[in-house]
Amino acid sequence: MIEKLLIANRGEIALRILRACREMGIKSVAVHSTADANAMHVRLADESVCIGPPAARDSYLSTTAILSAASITGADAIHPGYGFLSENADFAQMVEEHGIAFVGPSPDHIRLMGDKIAAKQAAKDSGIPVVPGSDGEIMDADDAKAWAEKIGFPVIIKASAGGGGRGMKVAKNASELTSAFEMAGQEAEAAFGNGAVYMERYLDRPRHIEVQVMADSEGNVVHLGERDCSLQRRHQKILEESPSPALNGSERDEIGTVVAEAVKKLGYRSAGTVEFLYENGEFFFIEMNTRLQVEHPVTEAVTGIDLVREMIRVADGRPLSFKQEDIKLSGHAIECRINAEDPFTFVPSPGKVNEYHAPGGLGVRVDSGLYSGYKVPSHYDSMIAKLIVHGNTRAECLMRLRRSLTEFVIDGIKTTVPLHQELILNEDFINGAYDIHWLEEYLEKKTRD
Ligand code: MV4
Repeated sequence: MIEKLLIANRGEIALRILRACREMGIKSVAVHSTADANAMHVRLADESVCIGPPAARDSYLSTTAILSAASITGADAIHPGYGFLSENADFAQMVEEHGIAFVGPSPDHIRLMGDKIAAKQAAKDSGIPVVPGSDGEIMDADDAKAWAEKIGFPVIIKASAGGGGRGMKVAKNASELTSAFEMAGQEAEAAFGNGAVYMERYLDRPRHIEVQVMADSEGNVVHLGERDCSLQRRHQKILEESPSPALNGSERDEIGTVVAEAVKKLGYRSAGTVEFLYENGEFFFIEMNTRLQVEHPVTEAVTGIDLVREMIRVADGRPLSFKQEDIKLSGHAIECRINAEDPFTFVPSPGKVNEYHAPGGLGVRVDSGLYSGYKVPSHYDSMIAKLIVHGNTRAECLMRLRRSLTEFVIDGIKTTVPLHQELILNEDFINGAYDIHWLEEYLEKKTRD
């Protein structure tokens, strides 16, 4: 039985995990850097341990500091949240070797999905549709040429150790190919210490649609619908919604079933997200994320299921508390990521929050560690709050979102609230007519005007 859980993270997600622990009667241990001594997750946790200086490398990324904190406090489980050590297979393995439950998938599954070439092959072998591309690694420029001719231009070269948009190069034609291949390999070697690259057909204007799954260690797997995360800037998601405005019910059921069956074949455990590009009615697998994601609350809003609670249950060897037929997708949810940044230049804006007031009311959820007087440190990611709004229809959700964004007060620093206020009034957004390039084009047009 998990009795005490250490939260190896900070900010809103540390609070999110802490809340699940409290509801489950599990004692919580917060860890924090010296920069986060006054953070809300530290204040609310049952115990806290300072694990090092502000730099994440020496605190939230320090496996030894975190394992020491777990051992000192007698924690019997660790939840890594997202980012930091959440997809570090060696960390998950060390946690297990210390006899501590890792609240996530097995180290082997994290390792598999971290190798994007192996992940794509595993997805394909399990029945998931993938982007047409090279059969594994591209070994040299001749190999690249042969595959590009077979696939057809434009093509994209991706780093096997990359993911999330890091280490990609597009080649529109044969003359761009060799340099794209060489640059991708060099950049991958420099960034990840692994120069392996692969090739795919480049999809021009897809949407980013991801399927949430949840699995226990007895082989029960369910899918929990999808999230449309196409609104991104420089591979940072800005707003996510569920269901996707692009899918109909039968497309949703079909991809969900395919994904759940594949995840079952893989013997996967815990929460996971299978990412697709969606274009002209077709799904193409790109990656699988083996962590709890930032945008998980939109799925919680439309399913009514507490994903963190289920993750903890499953890590404790218990079965999922629901079956596929129990899951009813209800209404529509949208999450706005609120960052401490200039809303249009995206320059970070850390500092003191003089006054804080979060919106509330029916269908409104705010996940944030902010409070009046809190000082947003400059050392970490700039996301400071998530506003998640649910409605019976997308129109009702948008109406509620407009109202909620008007209520939000975060005084003293710049935030992306004004960007969201503007976005949700845009005709294309209201019509759900956007793809992965829409937001960057929208912002570019604005700066030209
Ligand atoms: C692609 C693509 C087009 N074609 N793959 C970027 C993040 C990484 N997870 C995969 N990415 C892409 N892969 C093929 N074959 C375009 C992107 C891409 C993208 C994907 C999702 C959301 C935003 C994006 C922005 C630029 C490029």
